[in-house]
Amino acid sequence: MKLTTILSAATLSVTFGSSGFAADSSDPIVIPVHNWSSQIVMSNVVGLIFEEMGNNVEYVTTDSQAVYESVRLGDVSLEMEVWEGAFGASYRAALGKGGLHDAGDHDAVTREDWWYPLWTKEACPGLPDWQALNDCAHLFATAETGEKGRYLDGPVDWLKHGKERAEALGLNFTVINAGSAAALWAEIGAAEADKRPVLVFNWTPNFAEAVWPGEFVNFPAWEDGCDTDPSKGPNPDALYDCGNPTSGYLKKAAWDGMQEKWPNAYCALTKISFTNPQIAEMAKLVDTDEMEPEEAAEEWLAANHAVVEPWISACQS
Ligand code: TMO
Repeated sequence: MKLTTILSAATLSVTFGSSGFAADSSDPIVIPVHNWSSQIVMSNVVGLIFEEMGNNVEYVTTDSQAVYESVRLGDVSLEMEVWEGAFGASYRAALGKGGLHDAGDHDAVTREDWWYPLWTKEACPGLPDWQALNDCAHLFATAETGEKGRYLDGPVDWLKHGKERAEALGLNFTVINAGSAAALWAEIGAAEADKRPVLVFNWTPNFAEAVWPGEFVNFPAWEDGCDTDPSKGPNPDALYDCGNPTSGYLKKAAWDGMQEKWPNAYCALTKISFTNPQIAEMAKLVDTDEMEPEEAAEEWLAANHAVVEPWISACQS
C-alpha cells in the first residue's frame, strides 16, 4: 500500500469515526429479562439494535430485584426498565454500593398501584379514594378471603408490599401474590362477563389500559422515605403507608464498565428513550396479539425503525 493511501485511510477513520478509534468488545453484552412483557420485548429490541451495530448479545432471565446487584458487579451489562415504584429501592441500594449508574430516563411516565376496571366503581362509587375501600371490602370477598376483600398483588419479586400497605392503613383486605403477570389479566378477564368488582395490581404504560378502562386507587401521596421511615405517611408507626409515585420515572441503568468495554453500544443506550405508547405497544404484541417476545421485538423494530435509527447513527464508529 502506498503511503498516501495509508494516510488517507487513517484520515478517513478519524473524520468518520464519531466515537474515535474505540471499537466495541466482541464479548456479548448481557441483557437481563424479567417477568412482564414490555421489559422482555424492549430488552430484545435493544439487543437487535446492538446487533445491528455489530455487537454480540446474550439474554439471561433474572429476578427483577436481584438484577441491580448483577448490574453493579458487571454480571449483566444493563437494565432497560427501572420502574420507580417497584425497583427504586433496590436500584438506590445498588447505586449506593457503586458499580452501576443512571444511564438516563425514558420519556415514559409510570405508575404502578392497586387498580380496578371501571365497572368496579359502579359498585363502589367512593373510589378512587382509598378510604372507600373498607366500606366496599365485602364486594371483593371470596371463599378464600372470608369476610375480607381480596386484593391480587403482583408476583413476589416486584416487592409491592401490598400486605404491609393493607396493615399500615387498616384495610380489611387479604393480599394475595399472583404467580405471574398472566394471573392478573386472568383475574380481570374472569370478572368481566358479570362485571364483578375486582382489585388487582396494575401499571402504566401497559397493554391493559387499551383493553379495560380503569383507574388506580388514590392512596396517601408518596413521600420519599415512606419505605424506610415510619414517620412518613399518615401512620406514624408504619412503613409503606403511602401509594407509589403517581408520575414515576422509568430509567435505564448501566454497569460502570459498559462505556469502556462497548463504547458504541453504551452511547446508543444513553440515547434510547421510549414513550408510553411505544411501551404499551410492546406489551400488546405479546399480551393481546400473543406473539413470542422475540417475534414481537422484530415486529416492533420493523414498524419503528425510524425511531431508533438516529440513536444508532449517532453512535456508530
Ligand atoms: C414492574 N412492573 C412494571 C411490572 O410493575
